[in-house]
Amino acid sequence: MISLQEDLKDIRKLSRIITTIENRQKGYKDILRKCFYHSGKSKIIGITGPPGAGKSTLTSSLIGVLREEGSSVAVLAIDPSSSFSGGAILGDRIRMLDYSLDEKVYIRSAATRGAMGGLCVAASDIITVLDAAGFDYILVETVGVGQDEIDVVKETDTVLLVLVPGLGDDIQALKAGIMEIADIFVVNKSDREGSDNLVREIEYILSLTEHGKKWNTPIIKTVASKNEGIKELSIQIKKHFDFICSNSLILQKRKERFSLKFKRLVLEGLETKIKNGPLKGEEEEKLLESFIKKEQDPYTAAEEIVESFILEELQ
Ligand SMILES: Nc1nc2c(ncn2[C@@H]2O[C@H](COP(=O)(O)OP(=O)(O)OP(=O)(O)O)[C@@H](O)[C@H]2O)c(=O)[nH]1
Ligand SMILES: [Mg+2]
Repeated sequence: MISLQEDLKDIRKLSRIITTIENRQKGYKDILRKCFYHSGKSKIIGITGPPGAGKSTLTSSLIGVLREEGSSVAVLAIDPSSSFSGGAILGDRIRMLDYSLDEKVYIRSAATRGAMGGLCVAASDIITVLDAAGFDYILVETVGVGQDEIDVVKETDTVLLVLVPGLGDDIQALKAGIMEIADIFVVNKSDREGSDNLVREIEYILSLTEHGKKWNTPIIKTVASKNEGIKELSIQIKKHFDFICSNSLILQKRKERFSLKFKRLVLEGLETKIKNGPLKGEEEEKLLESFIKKEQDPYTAAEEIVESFILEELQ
């Protein structure tokens, strides 16, 4: 482990290790097994919100404030599958270049995978590696407000939801699901008209749901492109972390994180087995023939296969 621990401190080696994890290359599980026992110390912050809200700009300013305090920071930017053109990603990289010479800052993008639950399996494992590498903060940027993003930010300690004035009716659509997972609201692009209206609208929505909650979800106005409001944001992030540590919430969050991770790993294992198993080549051909001839039905066959996998594991 000593050598792996040392490798994790070397940014170039860390990059190679993460690629191994991301692509599920030979030996990736052994690395993860070791990393797991050294993880659990980083503060993990999820940054989500609609496309173009300024998440990357905000992340970049936040790195600045956290570095001034002497903290080390890793960023995991999760690229949506739709942006294979690379425009947005390249844009992110350019802004993040400010930190390319800083050994205490590591920035990485992870591509969305098509496979069942694949995005989250890889993202969650990369977080484990970054955590074992000893970063004080891990900032996870996800684009969009869909179920995948919600799942990823569920794996974080503090969730920042970045909104901007001018969303109009969209905020109503956002209410379902995503509003509840925000620990801190960020009203970015506050240099634009309508930011106070947006703050009031969020306040109103919160007033409907916040009764009896111990954490008063703060709303922070920022102008990320001018580093305004970022210090206040970092103060609120720390307050939230202290809050979850002062009660059993952090344990609850970690349990939920492990529950999601564990289920996804089981699913991934089954998926791999199926890919290499009876749904391949000749075996699959036979199975399909038998459905066509009505010799058996696919419902029973699927059930039997799942059961046989489980039995095989138990033996
Ligand atoms: N006026 C103004 N523009 C901003 C502010 N913050 C970011 N921007 C600009 O908004 C644009 C989008 O910023 P990004 O940081 O790339 O936004 P993002 O949310 O990361 O975008 P995606 O990752 O593509 O979803 C850029 O042109 C920024 O310069 C702000 O506070 N005010
Ligand atoms: Mg971005």
